[in-house]
Amino acid sequence: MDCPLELESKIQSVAKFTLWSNQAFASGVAAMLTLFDYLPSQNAYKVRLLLSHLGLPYRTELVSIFEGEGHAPAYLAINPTGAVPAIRLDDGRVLAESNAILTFLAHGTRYLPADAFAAAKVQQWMSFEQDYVVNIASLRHWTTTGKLARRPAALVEMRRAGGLRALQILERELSSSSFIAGDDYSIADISLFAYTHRADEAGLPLREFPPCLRLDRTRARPAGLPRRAPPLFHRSAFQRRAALIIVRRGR
Ligand SMILES: N[C@@H](CCC(=O)N[C@@H](CS)C(=O)NCC(=O)O)C(=O)O
Repeated sequence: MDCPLELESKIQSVAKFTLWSNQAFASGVAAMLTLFDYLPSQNAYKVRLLLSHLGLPYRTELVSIFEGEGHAPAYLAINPTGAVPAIRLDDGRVLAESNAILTFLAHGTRYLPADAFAAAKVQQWMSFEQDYVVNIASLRHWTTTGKLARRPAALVEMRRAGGLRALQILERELSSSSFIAGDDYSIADISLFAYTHRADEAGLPLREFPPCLRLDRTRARPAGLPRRAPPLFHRSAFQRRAALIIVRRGR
């Protein structure tokens, strides 16, 4: 539900761009995976990061979630919750929920173990992400959008305690291992990295939990992938990008 919104005034431009790009894509660009995205969304960032690792080509359709675009019937048919991210496959099937998308895309790759128990361990930590790290996401959203002061103090404190608890648990786990769910980097690390590495923006002292910084494997990222979600762009910048099919390379 929560997502930072640094540049609210730009959203309308994004909505127009989205419509424009939908039309462009509808008019004959070759079929490929579509990511329904909103650039400041760290849930969507998880998917961008994995697509980048996999070198999978995809195209982006921006959903202006704070302008109600997520709740338009056309988008609700893609994701019943109205949230980003979601993907549409070449054959028209759609999938939502960031961690479900990671699981699907990582199937058969080095980012999701084939062994049933090891794969379930990855799911264990992705469930933890949804249950515990979500506190960091909410706090960050309220902080970066100026909503914090309007939230009941008890609720803010509950989120803060929950966020700190998430960091403490991760700190304990990562102090004895390089990766959260086994011996290798997996989609669990990607999922957890998305919001924990922005914990400072939630007012949480990330630097006091050094093992959590180990989740950052993006230093070995392919050229061109931003470590952080990009800010929203002016419409002109979007238009220049609109017909671009984004091809990510590397692992
Ligand atoms: N559990 C979902 C959460 C998705 C979510 O909350 N997305 C935010 C952006 S970060 C959103 O689209 N919020 C607008 C809304 O829910 O209407 C996931 O992991 O994908």
